[in-house]
Amino acid sequence: MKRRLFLASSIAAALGGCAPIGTALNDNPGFHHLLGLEGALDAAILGNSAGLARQYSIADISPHFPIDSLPTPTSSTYEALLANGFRSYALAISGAVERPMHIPLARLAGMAQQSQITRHDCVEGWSAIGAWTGVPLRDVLRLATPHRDARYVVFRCMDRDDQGTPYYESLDMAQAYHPQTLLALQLNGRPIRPDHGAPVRLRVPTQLGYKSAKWVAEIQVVGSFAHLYGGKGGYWEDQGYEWYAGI
Ligand SMILES: Nc1nc2c(c(=O)[nH]1)N[C@H]1C(S)=C(S)[C@@H](COP(=O)(O)O)O[C@H]1N2
Ligand SMILES: [Mo]
Repeated sequence: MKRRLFLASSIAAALGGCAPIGTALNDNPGFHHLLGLEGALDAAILGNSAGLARQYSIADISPHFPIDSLPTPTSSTYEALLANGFRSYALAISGAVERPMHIPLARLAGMAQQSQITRHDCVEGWSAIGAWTGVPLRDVLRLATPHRDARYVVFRCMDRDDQGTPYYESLDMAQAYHPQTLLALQLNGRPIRPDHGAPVRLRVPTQLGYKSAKWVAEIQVVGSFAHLYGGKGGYWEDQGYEWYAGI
């Protein structure tokens, strides 16, 4: 734990000095259309996260993408999902939304897909570039329509540590509606493998790796995360990591 915390702060500091911003995309006139900013989120996004994570080319894709997380879930629920090829999976959307819902995997796969070749930076000291394909989180949020006063989106995952504590994460609304924040279904052109977070994982290329929650079961829109688990908004945050993990 001490080692992780040390690495977290030193690497976050090192990365902070050389944040890759997608200038090429920013210069593209189509970019502003792509952003599709809306409502009160415009100001938030333009105010503090106008930067896009750098996009790489196919030649840059890492031949090996490490596995570095709590173990792949072994619950009977996950085993049952795995056994039928995730056909019975449905992403739950709950909390401060107009329309709570369950979105079956097939429906997610049928929505407009975005692909991005981006770099994942883990605070443990490794990075890997992968091609991720999935549904922009904001498109899924729009289906459920968060209440106007909603502030955070919490991701509840299917894995647990050896104390039985589940992994979870959270983003604020600007991060959740960021155009590159993805509910990923594929890595490098194939369905995400179980050990990389199948069937649906979050991909947040503008933030450190621990934000990219694997094995997402439920998305919960909230006004505050103070009442959840350790109250700091994420599994690692509860153990001392910074909640804001922008790179
Ligand atoms: N559910 C869940 N998501 C998680 C984690 C985890 O332990 N559980 N670890 C995080 C961390 S610290 C990293 S670096 C990445 C690792 O993803 P990978 O194993 O697919 O490389 O997942 C992130 N998402
Ligand atoms: Mo990590």
